[in-house]
Amino acid sequence: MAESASVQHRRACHLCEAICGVIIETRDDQIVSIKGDPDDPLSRGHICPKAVALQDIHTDPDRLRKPVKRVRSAAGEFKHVTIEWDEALDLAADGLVNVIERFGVNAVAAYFGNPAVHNYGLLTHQNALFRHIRTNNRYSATSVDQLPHHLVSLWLFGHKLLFPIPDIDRSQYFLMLGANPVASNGSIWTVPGVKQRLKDLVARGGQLVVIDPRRTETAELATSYFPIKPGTDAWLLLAILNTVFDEQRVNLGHLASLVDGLEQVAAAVAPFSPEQAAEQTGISADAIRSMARDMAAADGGICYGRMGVSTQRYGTLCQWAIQVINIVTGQLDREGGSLFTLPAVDQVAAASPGGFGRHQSRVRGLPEFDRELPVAALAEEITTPGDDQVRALFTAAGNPVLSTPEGHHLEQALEQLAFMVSLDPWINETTRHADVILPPTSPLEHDHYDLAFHVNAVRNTARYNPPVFERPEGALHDWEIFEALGARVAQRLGVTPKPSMPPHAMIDAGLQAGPYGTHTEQGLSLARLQAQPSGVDLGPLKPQLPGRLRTPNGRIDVAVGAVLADCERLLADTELATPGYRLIGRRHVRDCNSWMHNYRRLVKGKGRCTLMMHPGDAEREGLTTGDWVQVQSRVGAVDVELEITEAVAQGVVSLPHGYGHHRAGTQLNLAQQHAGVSCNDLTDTDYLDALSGNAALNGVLVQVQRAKSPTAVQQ
Ligand SMILES: Nc1nc2c(c(=O)[nH]1)N[C@H]1C(S)=C(S)[C@@H](COP(=O)(O)OP(=O)(O)OC[C@H]3O[C@@H](n4cnc5c(=O)[nH]c(N)nc54)[C@H](O)[C@@H]3O)O[C@H]1N2
Ligand SMILES: Nc1nc2c(c(=O)[nH]1)N[C@H]1C(S)=C(S)[C@@H](COP(=O)(O)OP(=O)(O)OC[C@H]3O[C@@H](n4cnc5c(=O)[nH]c(N)nc54)[C@H](O)[C@@H]3O)O[C@H]1N2
Ligand code: SF4
Ligand SMILES: [Mo]
Repeated sequence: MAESASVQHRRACHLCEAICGVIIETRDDQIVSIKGDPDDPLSRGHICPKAVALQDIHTDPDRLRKPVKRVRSAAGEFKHVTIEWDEALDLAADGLVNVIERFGVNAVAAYFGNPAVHNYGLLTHQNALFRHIRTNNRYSATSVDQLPHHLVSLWLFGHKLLFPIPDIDRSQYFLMLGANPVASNGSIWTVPGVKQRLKDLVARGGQLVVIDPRRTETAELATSYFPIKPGTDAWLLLAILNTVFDEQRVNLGHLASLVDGLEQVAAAVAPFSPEQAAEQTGISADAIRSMARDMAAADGGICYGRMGVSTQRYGTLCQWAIQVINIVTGQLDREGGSLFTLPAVDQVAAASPGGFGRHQSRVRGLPEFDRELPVAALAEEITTPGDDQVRALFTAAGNPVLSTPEGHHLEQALEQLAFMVSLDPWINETTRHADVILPPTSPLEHDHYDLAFHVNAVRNTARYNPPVFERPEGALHDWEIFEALGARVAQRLGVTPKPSMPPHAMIDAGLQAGPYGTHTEQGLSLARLQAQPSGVDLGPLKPQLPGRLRTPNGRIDVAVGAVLADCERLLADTELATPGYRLIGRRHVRDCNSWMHNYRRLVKGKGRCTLMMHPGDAEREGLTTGDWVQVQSRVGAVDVELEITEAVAQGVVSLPHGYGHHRAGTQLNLAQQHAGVSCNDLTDTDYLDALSGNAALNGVLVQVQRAKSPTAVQQ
C-alpha cells in the first residue's frame, strides 16, 4: 500500500505569550515533525523546546476524550467514571442551578486559569454561560499574576489593556526588574526569540540592567546585574524617581502638554532618597542614581518589570513607578522606548476598560477589579458560613490548588463544596475534586487566533490558523461547552438562551471593523488571513499618543491618590526587617506553570524542583547540596532537596511553582513520578499587595532546617 503524502500546517504555538509560528507536518492522523516557521513575521522561525510537546498534548493518553463524573466506590474512595455528553451537561446544569435556586447566584464561584487566555474560544464565549450566572464571586489567575499592570493601565491610560510594550529592537538602555524572559519567553511583552533580541541590544552597544534576587539566565546576558532584597523594588523605583526630580532630569518630550500631577508625585517620592533605598534594597546609591541618569539620557530607554515585581507586597506601587519613570524620562510612546500596540482585532476598542473596588469580597473586604475578586479570598469564601457563602465552583483551564497561595487549604475547602464542575482536559490536582469534568477538544483540533497576545506584541501582526486535525465525533470545543451548558442553565432558570456566533465569525467581524479592516488599504478579513497562514505583517509599533489614551479627559494624571497613599504605607512598613529567609519563585524553559509535567521530553533529566540556597547560608546552616530540608512558612511546610548555588543572593531561597503532583486521585501518570512539592503550600493568603489584593508570591518569610526524615527520592 502506498504511503499517504504528508501535509504542512502553519500554526501558532499557544503554550506561552511568545505565540511562535510553527510548521506542523502530519501524515494521516500522525504528527511527523514540528518546526519553527521562518515566514512568521513576528517569530521569524524561533521556537523553544516546548513547541515539540504540542504533539504530546494531542496524543497524551491521560487527556480526557469524554466527560467523567466522580463517584464514591464501595470502599469509600472516589473514582472517575466516563459518561456521555448529555448526561454530563445535565449533571453540570442541575448542580449549578440547584445551588443558585437554594442559595442565590453569588453562591456559585468561577475560576478561570491561564490557558483560557491562550485559547480564544474560552475568551469569547464565557458569557454564553455567565450571562445567566452573574455572580460577584469570579476569580482568575490574574490575581496571582498581572493584576497590578491592569490597574496601573486603567489609572494612567484609561484602559486595563493599554500596556506600554518595550520596543526592544530599537532600544539602547533596558532596565529590567523581576523578569526572566530568557526562561519565560516574555510576559505582557510578546517577544518571540527574546534571547537573541537582548543579545542584539548589547551587541549594538546598548545596556541591559537586570534587577533580580537570583542571577537568572537573563541576568547572564546583562551588562550590569544587581541582586536585590526581595520585596524592596518599590524603594528602588521611588528612589529613581526621586533622583529624576531632584536632579531636574524630567523631560516629558512630546507628552509635555498631556501629563498632570507631577508636583504631587515629586512630593510623594521626596522621602525615598537613593541612600535610604540603598539600605533597603542592597543596591548602592550610586548605582541607583546611574539608573535614573541613564534612563533620562538614553536614546530609547525602557523600564520594565514583571512577575517578580507584580507579585510582591507593593506590586501596584512598583508597576505605577515603572510607568511614571518611563513617562518622566520621555521614554513612553517613542521608538526604542515603550509603545502601545495597534492590534488587528482591537481589544482596547472592544473590551470594557475595567473598574476597581465596585464591590468587595464578603469575608475580608478585598476589592474587585474588572468584576473579579482576588483569588486569595476563594478558600475563605467557601469555608466561612453566612449569606452568599460559596457552595458551588466552576473552573475552566485552571489549577488553583497548585497555583494560588495556600493551595493546600483551598484543596481542603473544595471538599466542602456542594457541587463543582470543571471545563478541563485533565484530571489534575484541582479538577479531581469536581463532580463532573467537561473536556474540550485538543488544541490542534480547533482553530486559533491570538486575541490576547497581539495586544502585547513588539510588532503589529495578525495570524489565523484553522485546525490541524478534525475533531473526533461528538467532541466539543471549549466555546461549544459554554454554549451547551449555558443553554441548559438558561432553560432551567426559565430564560431564553441567546445563541452567539462562533469565535471565528467574531474575529472576522473584529478584523473587518478594526484598524486594518476592509475600509483600509490592508483590507483585513478572515479570508485575507487564511490566504497568508504564516501571518500578515502590519509594521513596527508607532507613537500613538494622545489618540490612543482612553482616560475620560484624554490626559495622563500620574498623581493616583491610592498609589500616593501607598508610598506612606511603604515608609511605615517594618515587615521587611523581620529576619529570616525570603522565598522567591523561578521558571524553567521546559516548565509551563503546573501543567506540562506529563511529557517525558520536558521532565527528563535532573529533577528541577529543588530549593536553591546561597553557599554562605548553607554553610551557616550546616547543609550541603542534595540534603533534604524542611521549608516552613506561617501557613505550611514542605520537604525538598537542597541545591546550593551562588546564583541566589544571601538570605534568599528559590523554589519553582507548579509542582506538587503527588496528590492522589489525579490522572497525570508521568507527572506523578516527577511530583516535586508545591511552593504554594508555603505562600500565604494574608500576604498580599494591599492595594490590589494581588498575591505576594515572592518575598515570603520562611525558615529552613534539615528535614526530619531525609527522603531518598523526590516525592
Ligand atoms: N508561587 C507561585 N505561584 C504562581 C506563580 C508563580 O510565579 N509563583 N505564577 C502564577 C501565574 S503567572 C499564573 S498565570 C498561574 C497559573 O495558574 P492556573 O491558570 O491556575 O494554572 P495552570 O498551571 O496554568 O493550569 C491550567 C490548567 O488548564 C488546563 N488546560 C490546559 N489547556 C487547556 C485548554 O485548552 N482548555 C481547557 N479548558 N483547559 C486547559 C490544564 O489542565 C491545566 O492544568 O500560576 C500562578 N502561580
Ligand atoms: N518556561 C516557562 N515559561 C513561562 C511560564 C512557565 O511557567 N514556564 N509561565 C508563563 C506565565 S503564566 C507568566 S506570567 C510568565 C512570567 O514571566 P516572567 O515574569 O519573565 O518570569 P519569572 O520567571 O516568573 O520571572 C520573575 C523573576 O522575578 C524574580 N524575583 C522574585 N522576587 C523578586 C523581587 O522581589 N524583586 C525582583 N526584582 N525580582 C524578583 C525571580 O527571581 C524571577 O527571575 O512566564 C510565562 N512563560
Ligand atoms: S517560546 Fe516556546 S512555548 Fe512559547 S510560544 Fe514559542 S515555542 Fe511555544
Ligand atoms: Mo501568568
